[in-house]
Amino acid sequence: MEDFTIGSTVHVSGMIHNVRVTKWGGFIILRKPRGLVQTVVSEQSSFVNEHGEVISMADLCREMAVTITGTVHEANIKDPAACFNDRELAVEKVEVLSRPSTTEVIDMNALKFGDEETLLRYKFDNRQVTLRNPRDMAILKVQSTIAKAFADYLSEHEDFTQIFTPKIVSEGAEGGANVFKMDYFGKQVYLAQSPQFYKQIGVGVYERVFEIAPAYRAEKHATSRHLNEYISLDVEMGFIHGQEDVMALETRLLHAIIDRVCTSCAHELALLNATMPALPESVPTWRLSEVHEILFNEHLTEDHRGEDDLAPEEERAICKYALDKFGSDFVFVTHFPSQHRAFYAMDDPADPSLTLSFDLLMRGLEITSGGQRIHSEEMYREKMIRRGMNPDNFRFYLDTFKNGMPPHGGFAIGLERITACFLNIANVKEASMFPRDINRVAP
Ligand code: AMO
Repeated sequence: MEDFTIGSTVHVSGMIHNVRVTKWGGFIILRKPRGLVQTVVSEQSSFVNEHGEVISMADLCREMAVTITGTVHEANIKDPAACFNDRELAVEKVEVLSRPSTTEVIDMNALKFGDEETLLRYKFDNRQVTLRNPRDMAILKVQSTIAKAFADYLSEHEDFTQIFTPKIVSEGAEGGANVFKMDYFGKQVYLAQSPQFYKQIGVGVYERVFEIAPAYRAEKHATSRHLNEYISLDVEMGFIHGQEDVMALETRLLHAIIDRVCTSCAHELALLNATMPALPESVPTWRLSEVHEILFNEHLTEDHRGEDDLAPEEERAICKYALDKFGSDFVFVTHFPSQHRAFYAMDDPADPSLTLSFDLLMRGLEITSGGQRIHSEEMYREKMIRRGMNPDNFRFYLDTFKNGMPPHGGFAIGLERITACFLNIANVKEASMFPRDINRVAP
């Protein structure tokens, strides 16, 4: 933004976020990408419209695009959405560049509803405009910073190559019923549930790859943690010695992301009243069976021993336990049962009923799944047949292994989930620019 040195004269272009007329003049609050700028109108201020004609302050309204010329003064501004708390602009001239075509612009400041659900519905129904609310702008700014930190860290510090893979696919990679079917010139195809096959193929080419792209899940249930389209931060790396290498990479990556968000988004974190998560050098790591045991022995949950997955109450309880005992907002859970994981997961040679796979939980929510993958064509064929899958439907994928692949593994982080967890936002939809859920495909 412009140099806002006290005493200097500046020209600032932006949208009018608010106008407050007082007896002596008033305030025009200008919206910029990183917050609001307070400008003070006095008798010396002048106003012109799009045609250069003189107008008055009363002719200004919210969401006009304007250029304001003024002098920077010291101030004491309490609004946490303000770009600067210690300075404001004394207005010399306001030039209107364009104006909304209605006088009843959607009010994104006065989102006062009785209950959270009505508020969210209103926000999402009018998302194209309510996104201009400083709080929503801050959430998505943090999200954009997370995505950039992810890409920068992997490419600059870990030698990864960014790839771009198709989202129209011939087979779902993750199995299950939550795949969107689509007609493709008379043939049934699918929207990619994840880039799993293609990122593994990428390892055969570049050894280490990542992708930032949408993933599609036909989840029929409306929950605060599921979207039907979400952004997946995918990582896949070759020549690993075990899933521990993958978990160590994710830990380093998360440190880099947290550092970047802290340094680049201090304003947004303050506005959202968010505290960044505690991430120790070594993240508490337990097998799934150990988590059931710990929680049962500590009387933190019902008895879930012997179950194939974590119950949501266990996800919350083990995160609280890790924070209280180890000062960590993150927990790795490993060794999920084979029948509960996708077919590409490497079974544990020590106990083939388990997989060398993990989830990363943060503040009570799963933000990542990952693990070591099978790298032998034979093993894939056997596992597919055991599961009643037809290997012929996966020819191109199996051909990759037939033609040689290193031991490899990877993980995926849901961008909306990690953003919501960082910011303590209860519903992941608020961390999506235009959320898609079972009832919503517009705006
Ligand atoms: P999984 O299916 O667990 O694993 O997804 C990985 C991560 O993606 C996010 N996620 C979602 N976010 C919002 N809405 C959804 N419906 C949704 N589904 C998943 C979560 C989750 O942890 N191929 C594997 C990853 C891997 O092993 O590399 C996969 O897709 O944060």
